[in-house]
Amino acid sequence: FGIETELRRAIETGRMRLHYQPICDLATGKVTSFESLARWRTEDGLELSPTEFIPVAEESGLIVPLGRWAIEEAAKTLAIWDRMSDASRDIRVAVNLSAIQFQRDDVPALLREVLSRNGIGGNRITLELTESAIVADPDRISQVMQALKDIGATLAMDDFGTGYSNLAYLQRLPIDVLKIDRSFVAGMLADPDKIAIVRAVLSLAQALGMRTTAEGIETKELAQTLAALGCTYGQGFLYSRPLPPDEAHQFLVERN
Ligand code: G
Ligand code: G
Ligand code: MN
Ligand code: NA
Repeated sequence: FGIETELRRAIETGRMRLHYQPICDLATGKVTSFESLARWRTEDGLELSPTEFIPVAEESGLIVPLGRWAIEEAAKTLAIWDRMSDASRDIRVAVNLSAIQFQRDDVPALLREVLSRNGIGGNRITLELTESAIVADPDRISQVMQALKDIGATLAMDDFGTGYSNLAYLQRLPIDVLKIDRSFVAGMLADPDKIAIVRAVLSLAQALGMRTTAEGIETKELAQTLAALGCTYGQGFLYSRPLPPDEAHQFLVERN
């Protein structure tokens, strides 16, 4: 029970932060967006990873206020970056939302309200969802996704290939980007099976008119190979680790 109380307090007192990891166009190397990743700095000075506290947040229901907070924080940060320079004008920020958020919350209404209050266009936001959001309630998620598209948001399927892939939904739902999980990308140059999987996902995405992001790119050689295979975007330590908002803005100014 203790960790729930602490998690709630962390959100309220600013101990929860978003860091931002650049996602680059593999053809040009330019930053096109940032994925926001939650970081919890506890009072004892520890930095907890989302893999440690998201499951607790999901079980306790605190994932709903956490998701609301993340959307608000992403929009505020975009507004700050837009005031700092012109570099962020066409840049999107991606927010990870748990399947539970889509079941329990009116995400389109929330997003519309937060964006308008912060003066940010819907085309500046990407929502990353996982296959579990679709499995939970395909009919509802279909309507929600269409409403999000109407706002102008980009929709990305996170961790693609690691969940219960039902290929029928891929063509029915308005998914813009498939994110190829790091477990297939990292190490693929030394593993023919991984290359085969990545190729298959890329050709599936192409056939369905979707763009692709490869996660976990740590070397130039990997970026070049993925570009040659037709992958659209790349994300990983080659470009940058996730950065606090000011450093992310600086990265953008220097790189683009
Ligand atoms: O930051 P890190 O790479 O450790 O993230 C681990 C996982 O936690 C990633 O899969 C990411 O999608 C997820 N995650 C990060 N931030 C958030 C968040 O704000 N909300 C949700 N639901 N998941 C997040
Ligand atoms: O897929 P998810 O949204 O869960 O992925 C984000 C997580 O992956 C974050 O925890 C981030 O720190 C981590 N990450 C991002 N890029 C790389 C990388 O190039 N290599 C490794 N090992 N981890 C990465
Ligand atoms: Mn993600
Ligand atoms: Na992922």
